[in-house]
Amino acid sequence: MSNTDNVLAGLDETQVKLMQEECILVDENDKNTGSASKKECHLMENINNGMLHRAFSVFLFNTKGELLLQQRSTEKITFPDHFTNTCCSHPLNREGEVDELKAIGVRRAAQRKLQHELGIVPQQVPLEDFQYITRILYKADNVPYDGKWGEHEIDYILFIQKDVDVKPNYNEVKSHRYVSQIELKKLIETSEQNGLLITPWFKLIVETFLYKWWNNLSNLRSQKDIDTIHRM
Ligand code: DMA
Ligand code: MN
Repeated sequence: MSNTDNVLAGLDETQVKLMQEECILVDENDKNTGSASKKECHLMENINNGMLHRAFSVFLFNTKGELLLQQRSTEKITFPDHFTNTCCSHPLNREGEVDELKAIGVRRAAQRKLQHELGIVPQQVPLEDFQYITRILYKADNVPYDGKWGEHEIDYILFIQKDVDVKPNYNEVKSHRYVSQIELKKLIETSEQNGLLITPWFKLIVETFLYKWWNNLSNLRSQKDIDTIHRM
C-alpha cells in the first residue's frame, strides 16, 4: 500500500474532488505521453520520480495596463493563501483540451478556468485574444510550508488585455486586485515583512520575464517564442 493513500483526508471536499481531474503527462519536450490524476501529478513523491505535466498561467491586464492578481483560497490543497498571477491550471486529458495546434487546448482550458475561478464569462475572453508567449519548465516544492505537494510542469504563458467583470469563486480565490508595476514591486519587496506568501512560479516569472513582457503589452508579437521551452 502506498503511504499517500490518506493525503487527502480532512481537506476541502470540493478541492478533493478536483484532484480526480486527468492532467496531461508530457516529456521534457512537451510531447504528450499519457495522463494521470491531478493528485498524482502534484505529489512530491511522484515529482521526485520525474512525473511532469502540462499547465498554463494566465496574466490578464486591464486597458490601464494593470495586472490582475489573485490570492489562492485557504481551501486550495497546493499553495493555499498564496498570492499569484491571474489564473493557473491545467489543460485536461479530454476532447478539445489535448489539441496542440496554436495551443488551442490550453486556450480552451484557460477560458474554462477564468470562468470557474474568477467568474469571467468566455465572451469577455475569446480564445483568439490570448497571446501565447512561450513555455517554461519548472519544478517547485512548498517546503517548509508543506513537504507533500508541489509542481513540475511545462507551463504555457498566456497574456490577455481586456476589461472584464470579476465575480470570484471563493472556494478558489480568497481575494483579487489589480496592480501597477510599481505596486507589484512593492508587494513583493515587502511580502516577507507583511507575512504574504507568493507562489514559486509567479516569483520565478516576475524575476525573469514579466516586466519585459509587460513593457511590450501593445506589441506582444515581438515577445513570442513558442518554439522554446525555457528550463528554469
Ligand atoms: C496549476 O495551478 C498551474 C500552474 C501553472 C501552477 P492551480 O494549482 O491553480 O490549478 P487548479 O486551479 O486547477 O487547482
Ligand atoms: Mn500543476
